[in-house]
Amino acid sequence: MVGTTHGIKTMSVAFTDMQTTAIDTIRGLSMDAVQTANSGHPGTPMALAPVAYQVYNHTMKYDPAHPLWPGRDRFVLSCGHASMLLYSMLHLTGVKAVDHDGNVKNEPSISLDAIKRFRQIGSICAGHPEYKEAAGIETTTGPLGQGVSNSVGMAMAQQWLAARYNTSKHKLFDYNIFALCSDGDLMEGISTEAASVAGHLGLPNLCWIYDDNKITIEGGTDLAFSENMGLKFEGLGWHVLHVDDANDTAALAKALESFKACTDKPTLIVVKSIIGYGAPNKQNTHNAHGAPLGWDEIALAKESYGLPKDKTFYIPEGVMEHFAENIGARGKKSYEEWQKVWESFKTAYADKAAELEAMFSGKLPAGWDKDIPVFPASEKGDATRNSGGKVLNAIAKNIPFMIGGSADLAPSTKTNLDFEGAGDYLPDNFGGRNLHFGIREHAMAAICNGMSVSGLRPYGATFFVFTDYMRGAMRLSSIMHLPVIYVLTHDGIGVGEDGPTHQPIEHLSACRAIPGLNVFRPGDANEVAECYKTALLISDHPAAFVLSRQNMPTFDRTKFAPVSGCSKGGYILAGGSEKPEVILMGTGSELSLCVTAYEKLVASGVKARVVSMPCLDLFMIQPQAYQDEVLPPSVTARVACEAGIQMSWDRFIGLKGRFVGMSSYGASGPFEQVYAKFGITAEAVEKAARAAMAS
Ligand SMILES: Cc1ncc(C[n+]2csc(CCOP(=O)(O)OP(=O)(O)O)c2C)c(N)n1
Ligand SMILES: [Mg+2]
Repeated sequence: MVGTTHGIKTMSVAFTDMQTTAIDTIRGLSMDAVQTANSGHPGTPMALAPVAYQVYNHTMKYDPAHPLWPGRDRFVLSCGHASMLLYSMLHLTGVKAVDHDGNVKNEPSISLDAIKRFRQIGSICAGHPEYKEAAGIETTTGPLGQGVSNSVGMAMAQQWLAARYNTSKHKLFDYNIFALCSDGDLMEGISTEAASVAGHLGLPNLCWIYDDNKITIEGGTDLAFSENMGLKFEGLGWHVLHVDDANDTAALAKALESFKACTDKPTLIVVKSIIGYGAPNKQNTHNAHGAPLGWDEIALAKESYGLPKDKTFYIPEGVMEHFAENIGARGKKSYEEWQKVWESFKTAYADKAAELEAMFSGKLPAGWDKDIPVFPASEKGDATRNSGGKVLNAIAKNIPFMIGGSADLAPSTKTNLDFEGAGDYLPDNFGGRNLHFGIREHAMAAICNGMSVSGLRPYGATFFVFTDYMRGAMRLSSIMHLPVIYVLTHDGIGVGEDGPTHQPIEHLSACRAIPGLNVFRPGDANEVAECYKTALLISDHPAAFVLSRQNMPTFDRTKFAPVSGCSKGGYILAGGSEKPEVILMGTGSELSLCVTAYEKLVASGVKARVVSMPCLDLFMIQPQAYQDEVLPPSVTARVACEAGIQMSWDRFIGLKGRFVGMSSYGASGPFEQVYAKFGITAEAVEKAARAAMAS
């Protein structure tokens, strides 16, 4: 490869032979896998092979034999389309598989066979890297911008863990996060939000490596992009370095050393590369981005590297050993040293070690729910954002690794942790538990994902209407099965005076449409408590708490059914003793409207039932018999009431049912008047019930 011009500027090469061979092996595997799948992205793995090589083999503290070791450095491939780069690295470095309980298995995480079946059903080597599918994949990437943003959460988590648990003798948490990103990653707004957070905090353990190849899908970046990235990141408070040639591993090594030496800022290394490097007819063009090169072009590329052109999935002798001698040996030593520190920590600080053990295994510490309050019945009641704040505090107090914050709305979302020792997470206090995300909703959610993959139990809060701004990351919480909690207040037209821009209408249905996201909209203060209990016990799904700005009554549970029914998503609140003529279903602040309507109906001799439905998602996965008990199929007179659109209710109300809710945007005014204007009242529910019974 030395001196090959391929019609473009020659890049200098200063490799030892084995380095060259190892790097070219990564390239060969990537090209062959994409070609065999007849689908994928060959150009970027070919260009960035030396970068991944240098980071893994000569920089990272990572033991391939213990891929879940809490003290490991993390690598995030933010440009997930270059997935073959990661799969090749995990295979060549010999990363071991782990089972569902986190036990290391004596087999490779990514086998050569899996690489041969890249992008096929059932292969671990999916189109884009998927978290937990294979050890070594630290987070799911593909939607550009998310990976780098996750990496900020990972770096924040490391700093938090270090501040809370490291002692002068026990450096348990002392790791770095490396993220490789592309033009698309850095064009996305979310990454600037996240970079701004990282720069403000001055996270010294975070290193982004930017692949400045000047190519995106449509062509050259000059079509749409003319930022001076280095200058931009300097402005964001980062330490910025430049490497002019991705093949220059010595320059990369120097930059990575400079990252390590910098103790007060995150680092961006801008690396110039040539997409599809070595493929004579396709390199440096957008044609190398997202389509197989063709076997003829691959043969030419292999020739230019000095690899045998007639061999596929070829791993030359000595390559695996070369990785074992470097990352393998270095990682083993670091792991063993860490184990000694951990053993000593366990002896010296048994309680803290037990907390960490719970955290490492995704469990909650004993007694986590012991302070959750029971709220007395009250006609006036309270806003669920207020009861939510109390419950959140009661829980967080007993889960030491639960941390979170808001996108500049904590006084409104009531999510500040105010118990002793909570503190603020600030540049000079990384041990604080109240995070200040600033007005950066999308990055907030992605940072929460990054903290979650690091073992913490994070939450992020904002107004419900702004879930639109963070939906991309919320969806990834769900895809990754992360138990992130979203606290979303000001949940409908009850927002009142702020008007339609701040009144969520379609958001309940839009959030329920995210598979695996449990959307809770509790109907009184005790439902808030019960829904939190339910959500915290679900360790493999995110939860959204949709809470009100305005008050709602706290039901008298001696008169109404116990609140424990919340754990099933829906339950009979009133009128459960006999078969009803009509069923009224409600959530949140509209539950009390259903109760008022129910009382009127019952007083007039109608056999009515109120079903509280705080979480439709959980109700839908209950056994059919339970669903039928709550909503008897023969009872077709049904009314649902919710201050949102009808969309998520059709299957529950059926063809003869009625819906009392919204079908347009809201309006600005005192909230009672807004409810009256849109006809969301107890009278409307009663009227709809009578109409449903008559039809
Ligand atoms: C949020 C998001 N938008 C769009 C895409 C589709 N997409 C995948 S790669 C890419 C851009 C490719 O350019 P670049 O990021 O510079 O990657 P390179 O080709 O240089 O590796 C796009 C638009 C995506 N994956 N995520
Ligand atoms: Mg690019």
